[in-house]
Amino acid sequence: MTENPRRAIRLDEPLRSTLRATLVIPAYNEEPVIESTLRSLPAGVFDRVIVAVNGSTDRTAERARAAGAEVVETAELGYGAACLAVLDQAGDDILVFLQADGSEDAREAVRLIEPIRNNEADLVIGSRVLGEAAPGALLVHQQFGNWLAAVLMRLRFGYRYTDLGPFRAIRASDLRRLGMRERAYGWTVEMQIRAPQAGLRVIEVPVSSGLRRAGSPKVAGNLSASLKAGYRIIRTVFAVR
Ligand SMILES: Nc1nc2c(ncn2[C@@H]2O[C@H](COP(=O)(O)OP(=O)(O)OP(=O)(O)O)[C@@H](O)[C@H]2O)c(=O)[nH]1
Ligand SMILES: [Mg+2]
Repeated sequence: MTENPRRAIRLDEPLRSTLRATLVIPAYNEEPVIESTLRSLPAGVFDRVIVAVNGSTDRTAERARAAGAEVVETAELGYGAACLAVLDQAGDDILVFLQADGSEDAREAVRLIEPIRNNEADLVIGSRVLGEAAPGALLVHQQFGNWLAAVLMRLRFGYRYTDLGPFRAIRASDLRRLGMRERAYGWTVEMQIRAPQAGLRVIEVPVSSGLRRAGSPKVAGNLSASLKAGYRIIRTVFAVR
Protein backbone atom coordinates (compact mmCIF):
# COMPACT_ATOMS: atom_id res chain seq x y z
CA MET A 1 0.00 0.00 0.00
CA THR A 2 1.32 3.39 -0.87
CA GLU A 3 0.66 7.06 -0.49
CA ASN A 4 2.38 8.72 -3.38
CA PRO A 5 3.33 12.38 -3.00
CA ARG A 6 3.79 12.74 -6.76
CA ARG A 7 0.08 12.38 -7.36
CA ALA A 8 -1.15 15.19 -9.60
CA ILE A 9 -3.99 17.44 -8.47
CA ARG A 10 -6.97 16.86 -10.73
CA LEU A 11 -9.47 19.52 -11.65
CA ASP A 12 -12.39 17.12 -11.59
CA GLU A 13 -11.97 16.08 -7.93
CA PRO A 14 -15.21 17.68 -6.67
CA LEU A 15 -17.22 15.35 -8.90
CA ARG A 16 -15.82 12.17 -7.43
CA SER A 17 -18.72 11.66 -5.06
CA THR A 18 -21.09 11.38 -8.03
CA LEU A 19 -19.05 8.91 -10.06
CA ARG A 20 -21.08 5.99 -11.34
CA ALA A 21 -20.11 2.47 -10.37
CA THR A 22 -19.90 -0.10 -13.14
CA LEU A 23 -19.47 -3.73 -12.20
CA VAL A 24 -17.24 -5.71 -14.55
CA ILE A 25 -17.37 -9.49 -14.38
CA PRO A 26 -14.75 -11.23 -16.51
CA ALA A 27 -16.17 -14.62 -17.38
CA TYR A 28 -14.67 -17.53 -19.25
CA ASN A 29 -16.91 -20.55 -19.74
CA GLU A 30 -19.02 -19.67 -16.72
CA GLU A 31 -22.38 -20.81 -18.10
CA PRO A 32 -23.22 -22.88 -14.99
CA VAL A 33 -22.78 -20.00 -12.56
CA ILE A 34 -23.03 -16.61 -14.26
CA GLU A 35 -26.79 -16.25 -13.90
CA SER A 36 -26.80 -16.98 -10.17
CA THR A 37 -23.92 -14.57 -9.64
CA LEU A 38 -25.81 -11.85 -11.51
CA ARG A 39 -29.07 -12.52 -9.75
CA SER A 40 -27.47 -12.30 -6.34
CA LEU A 41 -26.04 -8.81 -6.87
CA PRO A 42 -27.13 -6.26 -4.26
CA ALA A 43 -29.61 -3.61 -5.35
CA GLY A 44 -28.57 0.03 -5.48
CA VAL A 45 -24.80 -0.48 -5.56
CA PHE A 46 -24.01 -0.68 -9.28
CA ASP A 47 -25.20 1.65 -12.02
CA ARG A 48 -24.20 -0.77 -14.76
CA VAL A 49 -23.28 -4.43 -14.91
CA ILE A 50 -21.02 -5.68 -17.70
CA VAL A 51 -19.92 -9.25 -18.26
CA ALA A 52 -16.59 -9.29 -20.11
CA VAL A 53 -16.36 -12.33 -22.34
CA ASN A 54 -13.64 -13.67 -24.63
CA GLY A 55 -12.85 -17.12 -25.84
CA SER A 56 -15.80 -18.79 -24.15
CA THR A 57 -17.05 -21.86 -25.96
CA ASP A 58 -20.26 -22.18 -23.97
CA ARG A 59 -23.32 -19.97 -23.55
CA THR A 60 -21.85 -17.60 -20.95
CA ALA A 61 -22.75 -14.49 -22.99
CA GLU A 62 -26.32 -15.60 -23.67
CA ARG A 63 -26.89 -16.47 -20.02
CA ALA A 64 -25.49 -13.13 -18.92
CA ARG A 65 -27.80 -11.23 -21.28
CA ALA A 66 -30.74 -13.32 -20.14
CA ALA A 67 -30.02 -12.24 -16.58
CA GLY A 68 -30.07 -8.59 -17.62
CA ALA A 69 -26.37 -7.79 -17.89
CA GLU A 70 -24.61 -6.03 -20.73
CA VAL A 71 -22.00 -8.15 -22.46
CA VAL A 72 -18.75 -6.84 -23.90
CA GLU A 73 -17.02 -9.36 -26.10
CA THR A 74 -13.55 -9.14 -27.55
CA ALA A 75 -11.66 -11.48 -29.84
CA GLU A 76 -8.37 -10.99 -28.00
CA LEU A 77 -7.83 -13.76 -25.48
CA GLY A 78 -6.76 -13.42 -21.86
CA TYR A 79 -8.23 -12.32 -18.54
CA GLY A 80 -6.63 -8.87 -18.80
CA ALA A 81 -7.73 -8.41 -22.40
CA ALA A 82 -11.35 -9.05 -21.42
CA CYS A 83 -11.16 -6.51 -18.59
CA LEU A 84 -9.50 -3.85 -20.75
CA ALA A 85 -12.06 -4.23 -23.54
CA VAL A 86 -14.63 -2.61 -21.26
CA LEU A 87 -12.67 0.64 -21.10
CA ASP A 88 -13.88 1.89 -24.48
CA GLN A 89 -17.37 2.36 -23.16
CA ALA A 90 -16.77 3.03 -19.48
CA GLY A 91 -16.62 6.84 -19.53
CA ASP A 92 -15.21 7.87 -16.17
CA ASP A 93 -17.08 5.33 -14.14
CA ILE A 94 -15.58 3.58 -11.15
CA LEU A 95 -14.96 0.05 -12.37
CA VAL A 96 -15.41 -2.73 -9.85
CA PHE A 97 -14.05 -6.11 -10.93
CA LEU A 98 -15.76 -9.21 -9.56
CA GLN A 99 -15.29 -12.91 -10.31
CA ALA A 100 -18.09 -14.73 -12.08
CA ASP A 101 -17.94 -17.78 -9.85
CA GLY A 102 -19.82 -16.44 -6.84
CA SER A 103 -16.80 -16.77 -4.56
CA GLU A 104 -16.84 -13.11 -3.59
CA ASP A 105 -19.50 -11.14 -1.73
CA ALA A 106 -20.65 -8.41 -4.11
CA ARG A 107 -22.20 -6.47 -1.20
CA GLU A 108 -18.66 -5.74 -0.06
CA ALA A 109 -18.16 -3.70 -3.25
CA VAL A 110 -19.18 -0.62 -1.24
CA ARG A 111 -15.91 -0.96 0.68
CA LEU A 112 -14.10 -0.66 -2.64
CA ILE A 113 -16.18 2.15 -4.12
CA GLU A 114 -16.50 4.49 -1.15
CA PRO A 115 -12.79 5.35 -0.72
CA ILE A 116 -12.72 6.46 -4.37
CA ARG A 117 -15.90 8.51 -4.08
CA ASN A 118 -14.61 10.03 -0.83
CA ASN A 119 -11.32 10.97 -2.49
CA GLU A 120 -9.33 8.79 -0.10
CA ALA A 121 -7.89 6.40 -2.69
CA ASP A 122 -7.66 5.80 -6.44
CA LEU A 123 -7.17 2.03 -6.55
CA VAL A 124 -8.82 -0.07 -3.86
CA ILE A 125 -7.81 -3.71 -3.72
CA GLY A 126 -9.92 -6.26 -1.91
CA SER A 127 -7.49 -8.31 0.14
CA ARG A 128 -8.57 -11.85 0.89
CA VAL A 129 -5.67 -12.16 3.30
CA LEU A 130 -7.02 -9.30 5.45
CA GLY A 131 -10.59 -10.62 5.24
CA GLU A 132 -12.39 -13.80 6.24
CA ALA A 133 -11.71 -16.84 4.07
CA ALA A 134 -14.01 -19.86 4.09
CA PRO A 135 -12.23 -23.19 4.59
CA GLY A 136 -10.71 -24.23 1.26
CA ALA A 137 -11.28 -20.84 -0.37
CA LEU A 138 -7.61 -19.95 -0.55
CA LEU A 139 -5.56 -22.92 -1.60
CA VAL A 140 -2.03 -23.41 -0.32
CA HIS A 141 -0.33 -22.89 -3.68
CA GLN A 142 -2.48 -19.81 -4.26
CA GLN A 143 -1.45 -18.35 -0.90
CA PHE A 144 2.18 -19.12 -1.64
CA GLY A 145 1.94 -17.48 -5.07
CA ASN A 146 0.34 -14.37 -3.63
CA TRP A 147 2.95 -14.18 -0.91
CA LEU A 148 5.79 -14.61 -3.40
CA ALA A 149 4.42 -11.93 -5.71
CA ALA A 150 4.02 -9.59 -2.72
CA VAL A 151 7.60 -10.20 -1.59
CA LEU A 152 8.93 -9.60 -5.10
CA MET A 153 6.96 -6.38 -5.47
CA ARG A 154 8.31 -5.22 -2.16
CA LEU A 155 11.90 -6.06 -3.02
CA ARG A 156 11.79 -4.68 -6.55
CA PHE A 157 9.59 -1.60 -6.03
CA GLY A 158 9.16 -1.14 -2.29
CA TYR A 159 5.39 -1.58 -2.45
CA ARG A 160 3.64 -3.44 0.35
CA TYR A 161 0.70 -5.62 -0.57
CA THR A 162 -0.92 -8.60 1.10
CA ASP A 163 -2.78 -9.98 -1.93
CA LEU A 164 -3.37 -9.83 -5.69
CA GLY A 165 -7.13 -9.92 -5.15
CA PRO A 166 -9.13 -9.60 -8.36
CA PHE A 167 -12.06 -7.94 -6.51
CA ARG A 168 -10.94 -4.30 -6.80
CA ALA A 169 -12.04 -0.85 -7.93
CA ILE A 170 -10.44 1.89 -9.99
CA ARG A 171 -11.71 4.80 -12.07
CA ALA A 172 -11.78 4.06 -15.79
CA SER A 173 -9.88 7.29 -16.46
CA ASP A 174 -7.12 6.20 -14.08
CA LEU A 175 -6.93 2.73 -15.59
CA ARG A 176 -6.50 4.20 -19.09
CA ARG A 177 -3.57 6.28 -17.88
CA LEU A 178 -1.72 3.25 -16.57
CA GLY A 179 -0.82 1.95 -20.03
CA MET A 180 -1.44 -1.67 -19.10
CA ARG A 181 0.32 -4.15 -21.36
CA GLU A 182 -0.34 -7.56 -19.82
CA ARG A 183 -3.31 -9.37 -21.31
CA ALA A 184 -3.40 -12.52 -19.19
CA TYR A 185 -3.22 -13.32 -15.49
CA GLY A 186 -0.39 -10.89 -14.76
CA TRP A 187 -2.97 -8.14 -15.16
CA THR A 188 -3.74 -7.64 -11.48
CA VAL A 189 -0.11 -7.48 -10.45
CA GLU A 190 0.76 -5.11 -13.29
CA MET A 191 -1.98 -2.75 -12.10
CA GLN A 192 -0.58 -2.87 -8.56
CA ILE A 193 2.83 -1.82 -9.83
CA ARG A 194 1.75 0.77 -12.37
CA ALA A 195 -0.79 2.49 -10.13
CA PRO A 196 1.65 3.87 -7.54
CA GLN A 197 4.14 4.60 -10.33
CA ALA A 198 1.47 6.79 -11.92
CA GLY A 199 0.91 8.60 -8.63
CA LEU A 200 -2.35 6.86 -7.71
CA ARG A 201 -3.15 6.28 -4.06
CA VAL A 202 -3.55 2.58 -3.45
CA ILE A 203 -5.19 0.96 -0.44
CA GLU A 204 -6.20 -2.54 0.50
CA VAL A 205 -9.45 -3.32 2.29
CA PRO A 206 -10.51 -6.71 3.68
CA VAL A 207 -12.88 -8.79 1.58
CA SER A 208 -14.21 -12.22 2.32
CA SER A 209 -13.62 -15.16 0.05
CA GLY A 210 -15.70 -18.25 -0.42
CA LEU A 211 -15.77 -21.25 -2.72
CA ARG A 212 -16.65 -21.23 -6.40
CA ARG A 213 -20.41 -21.93 -6.45
CA ALA A 214 -20.51 -23.92 -9.72
CA GLY A 215 -18.62 -24.41 -12.95
CA SER A 216 -15.02 -25.41 -13.45
CA PRO A 217 -11.95 -23.70 -12.00
CA LYS A 218 -9.86 -21.72 -14.47
CA VAL A 219 -6.92 -20.79 -12.26
CA ALA A 220 -6.49 -21.62 -8.57
CA GLY A 221 -8.52 -24.81 -8.55
CA ASN A 222 -6.56 -26.17 -11.51
CA LEU A 223 -2.93 -26.97 -10.76
CA SER A 224 -1.44 -26.70 -14.25
CA ALA A 225 -3.35 -23.47 -14.89
CA SER A 226 -2.10 -22.18 -11.53
CA LEU A 227 1.51 -22.90 -12.45
CA LYS A 228 1.10 -21.11 -15.77
CA ALA A 229 -0.63 -18.16 -14.13
CA GLY A 230 2.01 -18.07 -11.39
CA TYR A 231 4.78 -17.94 -13.95
CA ARG A 232 2.97 -15.18 -15.82
CA ILE A 233 2.51 -13.18 -12.60
CA ILE A 234 6.15 -13.45 -11.57
CA ARG A 235 7.27 -12.62 -15.11
CA THR A 236 5.10 -9.51 -15.01
CA VAL A 237 6.70 -8.32 -11.75
CA PHE A 238 10.05 -8.35 -13.55
CA ALA A 239 8.78 -7.11 -16.92
CA VAL A 240 7.26 -3.85 -15.69
CA ARG A 241 9.91 -1.11 -15.64
N1 LIG B 1 -13.21 -13.14 -19.96
C1 LIG B 1 -12.35 -13.95 -19.34
N2 LIG B 1 -12.53 -14.26 -18.04
C2 LIG B 1 -11.63 -15.09 -17.46
C3 LIG B 1 -10.53 -15.63 -18.15
N3 LIG B 1 -9.86 -16.43 -17.30
C4 LIG B 1 -10.52 -16.39 -16.12
N4 LIG B 1 -11.60 -15.60 -16.23
C5 LIG B 1 -12.56 -15.27 -15.19
O1 LIG B 1 -11.87 -14.70 -14.12
C6 LIG B 1 -12.46 -15.07 -12.89
C7 LIG B 1 -11.44 -15.75 -12.02
O2 LIG B 1 -11.23 -17.05 -12.51
P1 LIG B 1 -11.43 -18.33 -11.57
O3 LIG B 1 -11.54 -19.54 -12.40
O4 LIG B 1 -12.52 -18.08 -10.60
O5 LIG B 1 -10.01 -18.35 -10.89
P2 LIG B 1 -9.64 -18.61 -9.42
O6 LIG B 1 -10.54 -17.85 -8.52
O7 LIG B 1 -8.19 -18.41 -9.30
O8 LIG B 1 -9.87 -20.17 -9.30
P3 LIG B 1 -11.24 -20.98 -9.02
O9 LIG B 1 -12.15 -20.08 -8.28
O10 LIG B 1 -10.76 -22.17 -8.27
O11 LIG B 1 -11.79 -21.33 -10.35
C8 LIG B 1 -13.65 -15.94 -13.25
O12 LIG B 1 -14.79 -15.14 -13.33
C9 LIG B 1 -13.27 -16.47 -14.63
O13 LIG B 1 -14.37 -16.83 -15.43
C10 LIG B 1 -10.36 -15.27 -19.53
O14 LIG B 1 -9.44 -15.68 -20.23
N5 LIG B 1 -11.29 -14.43 -20.06
MG1 LIG C 1 -12.57 -17.95 -8.51
